[in-house]
Amino acid sequence: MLTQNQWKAGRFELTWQTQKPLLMGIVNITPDSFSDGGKRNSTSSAIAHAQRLLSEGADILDIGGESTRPGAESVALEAEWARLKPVLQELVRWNVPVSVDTMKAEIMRRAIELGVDILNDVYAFRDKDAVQVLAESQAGAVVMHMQGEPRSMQNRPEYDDVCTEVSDFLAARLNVLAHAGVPSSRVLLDPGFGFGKNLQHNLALMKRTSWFAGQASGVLIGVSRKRMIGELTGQESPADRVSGSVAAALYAAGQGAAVLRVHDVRATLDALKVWQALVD
Ligand code: HH2
Repeated sequence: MLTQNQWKAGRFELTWQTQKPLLMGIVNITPDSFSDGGKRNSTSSAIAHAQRLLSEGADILDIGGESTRPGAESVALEAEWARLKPVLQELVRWNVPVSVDTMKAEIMRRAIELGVDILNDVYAFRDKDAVQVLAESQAGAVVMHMQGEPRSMQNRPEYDDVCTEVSDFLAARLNVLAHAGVPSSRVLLDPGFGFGKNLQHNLALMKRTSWFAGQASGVLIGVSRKRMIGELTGQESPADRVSGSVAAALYAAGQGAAVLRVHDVRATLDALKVWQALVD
């Protein structure tokens, strides 16, 4: 029997404990990612990076072949797949949960065929074909809120009440997935930090993490190296936002997050270990 602290994801039943979230390590195979763009745009360096994140203690690997940073142009299907395929092929042999970060149903279908465990869709499975691919698989899903689309989402995000609107949207998506046969035990929700949100929106949502966590099987928090961390710390370069990101990760852990999506696995895990020893 699945409890609230389990996430059914492909070959795995992932469990987390209160204040002990799982760490999802980010591997971007994109020339234009905001945080590590251009450094890892080849198969072998992406695989090497994935290996490093695992050795640092990542519980899940999230592989992306299309940048979703504000202003990013979309990538054609075959170009995205050419980046992802050789990396996914290797990683699914490692006995670690592998997630693919894509908005395209066809990429999802191919990734599932290769044996990927998790579909991470920043578009929240609003494409009917994506719902179908998910429903016909045993994959876990991350359903994220985004206002607008990456190219224009940061132009002027507006909400009457950001927490209610994001929560209502996510609840509606959960409902659609349930009707398609995807139980909530396979789904994590994600407020989508920086996806059509300004700093005040992001902070309001972050402060409601525990409330989001109570709404579904669990909540994933992805703020690593993002602009909101830069705005709070004054750090322009994403590489200089590690300490700020770690602080946010500890806060999210304290609020009951199930999964933290991070670039800096070692720094996050070290901080979590110290903090957990003190709050236990
Ligand atoms: N953020 C990014 C990409 N994918 N997926 C989820 N579920 N939640 C997020 O917050 C999220 C995400 C953007 O960050 P990153 O992957 O570092 O950058 P880029 O999209 O430029 O590759």
